[in-house]
Amino acid sequence: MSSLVERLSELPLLSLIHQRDGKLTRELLLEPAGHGLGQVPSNRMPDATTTMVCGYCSTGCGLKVHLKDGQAINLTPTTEYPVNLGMACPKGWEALTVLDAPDRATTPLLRNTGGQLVPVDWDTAMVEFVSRMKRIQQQHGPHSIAFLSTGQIPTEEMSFLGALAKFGMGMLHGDGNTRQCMATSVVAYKQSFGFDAPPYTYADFEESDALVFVGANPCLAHPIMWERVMRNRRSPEIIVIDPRMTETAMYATQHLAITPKSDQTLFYGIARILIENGWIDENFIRQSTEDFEQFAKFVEPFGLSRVADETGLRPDQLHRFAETIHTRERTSFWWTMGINQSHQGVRSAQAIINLALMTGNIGRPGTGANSITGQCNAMGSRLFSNTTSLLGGHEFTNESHRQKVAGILNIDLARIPSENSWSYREIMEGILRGKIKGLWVICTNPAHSWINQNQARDILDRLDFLVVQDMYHTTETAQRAHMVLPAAGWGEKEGTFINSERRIGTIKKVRKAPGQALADFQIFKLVAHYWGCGEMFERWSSPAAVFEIMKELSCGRPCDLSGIEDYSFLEERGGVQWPYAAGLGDHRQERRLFEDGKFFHASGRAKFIAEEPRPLTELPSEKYPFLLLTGRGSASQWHTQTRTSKSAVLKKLYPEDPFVELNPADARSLGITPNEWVTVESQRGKIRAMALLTPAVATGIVFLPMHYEGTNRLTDPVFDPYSKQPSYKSCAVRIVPG
Ligand SMILES: Nc1nc2c(c(=O)[nH]1)N[C@H]1C(S)=C(S)[C@@H](COP(=O)(O)OP(=O)(O)OC[C@H]3O[C@@H](n4cnc5c(=O)[nH]c(N)nc54)[C@H](O)[C@@H]3O)O[C@H]1N2
Ligand SMILES: Nc1nc2c(c(=O)[nH]1)N[C@H]1C(S)=C(S)[C@@H](COP(=O)(O)OP(=O)(O)OC[C@H]3O[C@@H](n4cnc5c(=O)[nH]c(N)nc54)[C@H](O)[C@@H]3O)O[C@H]1N2
Ligand code: SF4
Ligand SMILES: [Mo]
Repeated sequence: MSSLVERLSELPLLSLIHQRDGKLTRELLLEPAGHGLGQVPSNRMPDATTTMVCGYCSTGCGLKVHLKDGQAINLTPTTEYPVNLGMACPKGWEALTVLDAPDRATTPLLRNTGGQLVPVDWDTAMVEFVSRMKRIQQQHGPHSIAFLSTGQIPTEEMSFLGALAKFGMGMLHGDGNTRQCMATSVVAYKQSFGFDAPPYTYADFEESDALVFVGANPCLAHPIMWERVMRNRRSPEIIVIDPRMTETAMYATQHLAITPKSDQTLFYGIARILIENGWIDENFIRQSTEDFEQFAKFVEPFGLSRVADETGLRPDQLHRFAETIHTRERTSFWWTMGINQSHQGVRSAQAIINLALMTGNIGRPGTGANSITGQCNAMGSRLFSNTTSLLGGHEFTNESHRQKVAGILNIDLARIPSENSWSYREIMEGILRGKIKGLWVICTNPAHSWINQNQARDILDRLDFLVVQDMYHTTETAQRAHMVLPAAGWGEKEGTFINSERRIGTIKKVRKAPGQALADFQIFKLVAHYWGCGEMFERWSSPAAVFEIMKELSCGRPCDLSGIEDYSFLEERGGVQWPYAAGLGDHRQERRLFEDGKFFHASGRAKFIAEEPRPLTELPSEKYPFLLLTGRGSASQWHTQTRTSKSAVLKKLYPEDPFVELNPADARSLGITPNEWVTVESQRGKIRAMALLTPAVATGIVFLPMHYEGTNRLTDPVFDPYSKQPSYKSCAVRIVPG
């Protein structure tokens, strides 16, 4: 008889919270792989197959697409792909279904004088796009137009957009939804390691003796990474640090339900325990790091009772956690949005990195200070979107970097900005201050996902020209646009994505996009032509041609891709992790960084960085007595739900109406019964949601999934000072029955 863990590894976890007959129920629903979802209709047997990676989360599962007459009719997870080994979550299984939705944007749309979005042809749309954007630039200066992009289009498209907008159209400001998501990890890694470099490979999930998940709920958010954890045969300790008893915490051997945003204090306290007991790796510290002495001094005031007090944990829990790190030979640390989306995200992430460094838990199998990325191509965006870093992991502020890029692209050096772009928040504030008048939004839905929606929507409505390029014309942002450009989606175009473990995988065109919708790549090509800078992008003729440019750009950088021959090279090898320099000679399918103990700073050493923790800006008060956390609600909902809400199968796997997790004791004192409608209200706005009474949240804490449009009407616009990432996971609210 196989153990539960063994059986779970064969059975993808589907959903935990359902809404049936007006009631919310929490259950563990398991579906054997290959059954139920996405079966091939018997009258349409495939005549060929091809493989590609999934277009939702950063796990980057391999999918085998079954074709009939060259068109995809179904898909199954690829058994031989090193990421998912034959598994997929419901979103992956249903990836083709959402392409057929009736609200796909099928022609460009232009708002007429009566305020209606009406279909126009591409020529009309492009002429209008260019003339209005150029008019704004003439009236208000070149930097009065900006773009907001994404971590969900291929790297080739991101590179093209970034180069076109900044070098072709003269924009200075452009950012992406990766600011909402990964900016904290980017800054933390750059400062600590000298480059934005998540060091791990997924095999580390299976090779750890202890796995520490911080502010991460992979059971829902990265279900196939979680399946990899379930395959671990080393009887690992699983330590989950999350204020909520999440689906992931239910599997933990140690669940540390900390007071929200006290992670930094917790890790400084653990560091102190490790130092006090001599549970540190002195050799590694001496050879591979700097500033440890300072750090050891810094953590001295973080004694057991202070840390227990501030984190809400017992001293014995703290001690056991530290002891686990010491006694287990290989400890890996994994963090996601519970850390990144915080008013002190960067220093909290670095507090985790410090623990890995001081115990030598990096560069070996089953170890690492590992940030899990979110979107399918968040990693591509971090390196190639020309937003925070200059194409190919370079810096805008570094002259030799600018010269290198100008040389490769054969463009005038003066076309490359020597300063960094405004961040997403600064772009929004720029609109408010009348500095930015035209905005081009590509593959993101800010009128749902940006923090503090009441203000965000007002800001977007102030624009002279808002262009939204999306697969669907019904998104909250598209509905406010002056122009909608219809984009092909995953499955309807080509290119590459980079997953969380730095693995580059390909996507392919297996469906024709509906109507006149075009791949983002083609739209950028059109814009370049109509703008009058088509010549600059002559070499950028296809995604494959841009991949060649990316190889040149990345050459010599830590994210070197120059040894990858072409797309088929990637496919034959089951994807390739960067770095993969020409002549590398290391063809292992799983490679981790820092195996030689050398980091990317000029000194070759990693840095210990620490700072006094800061209190929350909006604490619960008499008027707003609860602390609201937000995040992912189910494995079957993706972000603002423009895609996942189009699948009948996925819709069965999550509650249609917003729900708020509330502790039963709090519900009792408010007179709230299970499944009752309540109003959740912050200083900024209110929404109605069904009450899900559950001890998963402690008293005083409530949780709302981000997938429902109202959630961000409540959130508080507070940002990490270094990464400028929004702190989506804490604001004060009250709950009122009715
Ligand atoms: N099904 C599904 N999967 C997804 C996505 C999706 O929308 N749907 N989105 C993808 C993307 S882009 C991302 S970024 C990832 C996000 O993946 P995760 O970060 O794993 O998901 P979240 O639910 O946002 O946040 C994780 C946890 O942080 C906890 N948390 C809140 N505050 C704190 C705190 O102060 N300290 C600690 N330690 N924990 C805290 C929350 O309780 C929550 O359980 O998921 C990816 N995968
Ligand atoms: N309260 C709260 N808010 C949050 C979060 C949270 O935890 N709490 N998490 C934040 C995080 S981590 C993230 S990543 C963001 C995500 O926020 P968004 O990026 O706004 O969410 P998505 O729904 O993924 O939006 C992607 C859009 O691109 C479109 N699209 C899909 N594929 C293509 C394509 O190939 N081309 C084009 N042109 N369009 C395409 C989709 O239809 C959709 O409208 O939300 C953030 N907001
Ligand atoms: S785990 Fe992520 S990459 Fe894998 S099938 Fe699900 S959504 Fe796609
Ligand atoms: Mo994200």
